[in-house]
Amino acid sequence: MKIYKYTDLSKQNIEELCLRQLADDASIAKSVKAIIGKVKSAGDQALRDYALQFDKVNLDQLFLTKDEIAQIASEIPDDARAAIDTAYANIKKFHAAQISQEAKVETMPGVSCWREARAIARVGLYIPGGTAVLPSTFLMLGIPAILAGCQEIVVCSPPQQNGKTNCFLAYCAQLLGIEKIYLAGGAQAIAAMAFGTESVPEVYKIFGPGNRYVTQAKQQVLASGITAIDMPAGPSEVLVIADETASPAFVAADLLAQAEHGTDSQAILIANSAALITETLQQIELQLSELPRKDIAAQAIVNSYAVLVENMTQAMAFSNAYAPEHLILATDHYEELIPQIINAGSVFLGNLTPESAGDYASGTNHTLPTSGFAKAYSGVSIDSFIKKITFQHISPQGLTAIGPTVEILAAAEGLQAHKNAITIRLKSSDGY
Ligand code: HSO
Ligand code: ZN
Repeated sequence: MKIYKYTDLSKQNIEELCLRQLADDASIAKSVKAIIGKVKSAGDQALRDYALQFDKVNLDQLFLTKDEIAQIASEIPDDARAAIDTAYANIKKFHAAQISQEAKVETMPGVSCWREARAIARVGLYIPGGTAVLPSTFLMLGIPAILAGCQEIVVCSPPQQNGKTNCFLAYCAQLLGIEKIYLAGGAQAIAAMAFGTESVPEVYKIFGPGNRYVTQAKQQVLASGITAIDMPAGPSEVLVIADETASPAFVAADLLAQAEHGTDSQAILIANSAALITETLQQIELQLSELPRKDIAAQAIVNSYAVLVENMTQAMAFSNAYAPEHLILATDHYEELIPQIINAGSVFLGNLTPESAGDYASGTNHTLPTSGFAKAYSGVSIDSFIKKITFQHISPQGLTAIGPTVEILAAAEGLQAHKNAITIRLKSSDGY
């Protein structure tokens, strides 16, 4: 991990440090385009062929039924079932509080305007499977989709070697009341949800993380203009701001939790003391050797860096420029920093609040903007699964009040028919 001193960094140096490594995607883009083309033309057969080619599974049936899901879910160990139940309850409680109805506004006497939310009718959830099975992602996407009221929730997850899904995902499906899991992974799953196949229904918006093929496929279906996606996705990242109240062992654990996601993950440390950086690096060495995914985490740590700052103002300036997916304030003095946070996906306050609490169970969503997109995007929430429709109603009194304004503006734009739509009503005695 490289160490920089904030005061030695030029504006350009900071910009460079905040740039995420963007891999060359030309060859991935080409293969994804071919996969999407094949799914569009061959439908279910393409999904079967890709399952054989990529997942090494011969699928007679492209989805698991409610009974099969129940059977697989019954194999879940009791402690895992209880943990999923707790996470489910917390995530549901947090997201349920996001549902709200806006007030009607009378902009002029007799002119009322308001917005009402409607769920996106058909959504697709991609749940990674294979080696990195993420039941937590199933909860993070499924709970807001159900609370929002989405009528059709299509779930795709790559098949395991046995042509099924694992007991954790099956149990999540049961909890969520999702009755089918389509056994499709990668770009082909995204294509199936975007364009539909004989078995997989077409959806209007696709959610979920995945490898570079999945991400590329989401971008391509978005560009094709028919399917929305949750957000642009890149490798996961954390930025930890630590001061003298922080524990180097805790900070190291948080950086490693991020690093074990993938070799391209970024784990950034910002600290106001050189000793704290040194001690944290020592802790990383110690803890790393014990991790089953040490090779992945070690590589991510090599690609990451620390910045030594003189004060928290510098720390916050760097963090806002970086716009981290996850921001951990490893300090007892986090309260005073909150107003200074401008760009971040999700924030973890104090020395006892690890990111992994939010990854799994505290209640907040873990599908968050990466790669600097936190400057303009929010994480997944109920809002991601709804759209808002505006309504208005004009009474006779309202027509008299607003009519002349619209007539004058329509005339100014040279749009006579617009003006007439008011004038004809003002002149009519009907309804008055
Ligand atoms: N940190 C990941 C989410 C996750 N972590 C799932 C563990 N499982 C992206 O926010
Ligand atoms: Zn994580």
